[in-house]
Amino acid sequence: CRIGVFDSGLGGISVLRKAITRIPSADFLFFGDSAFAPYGSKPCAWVKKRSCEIIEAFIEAQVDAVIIACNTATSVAINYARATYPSLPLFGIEPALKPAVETLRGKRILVMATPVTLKLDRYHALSKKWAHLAQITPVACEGLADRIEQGNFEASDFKALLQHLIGAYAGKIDGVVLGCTHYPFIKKQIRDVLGDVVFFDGSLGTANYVHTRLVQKGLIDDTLDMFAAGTSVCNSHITPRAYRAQGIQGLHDMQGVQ
Ligand code: DGN
Repeated sequence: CRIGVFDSGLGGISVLRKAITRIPSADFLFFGDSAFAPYGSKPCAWVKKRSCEIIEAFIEAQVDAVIIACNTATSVAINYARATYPSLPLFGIEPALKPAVETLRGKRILVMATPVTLKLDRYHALSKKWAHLAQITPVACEGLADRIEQGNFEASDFKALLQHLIGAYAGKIDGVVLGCTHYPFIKKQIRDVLGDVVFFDGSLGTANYVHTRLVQKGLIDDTLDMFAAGTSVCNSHITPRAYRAQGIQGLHDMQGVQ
């Protein structure tokens, strides 16, 4: 089984990593669209068109399924892309409100995401469903995904941006929903501002869901994955073209990604 994974940039690597662990028997093709990051500042019509271009490239590369590893592109484009490619299993990611409220019932939860993700219907539906179970505060993190693309998280401008976005909540929050796939890379810096918070991100839920659906569709063999997950050879299933050794090394260097 071959799975295409894409994001507006490097954030999707946090999802790719969970997917590789959960479905080690699959081959993954990863596309980080850094040349056009961030998607959040582009018109919705552009994001839809770009997402379809990438999906088409994956289809040409003969993928069996695609994961949109970007909350913003999922919110904007997944319904459109599903209607455009009805026979392609297409998965997205959304802010992990459900696990957050189930774990921190009645407590204070900050939802960090891009302004676009928080503005669209998909998030409003999610919030309507779960917000009564906890004290949920959405924070539109303008410019944060873009700044994460540039790296150097200990620089003073990075700390100032984070302080500006979430400094007002220091010491007042129990959990943080990382509603953008770039944010798992900066857990340490978020804790430096907010204090000792619990994190929730949608990548594990997405990886589990993709695994379940692909087993149901007969596209992956569950027993093979159970075997591979318990061995250290699972990376040998990843095609070199999809995932250069340099990229894997880069992953180990990234802070905060489990
Ligand atoms: N990683 C993307 C997300 O999850 O929303 C960042 C979106 C963007 O490009 N601004």
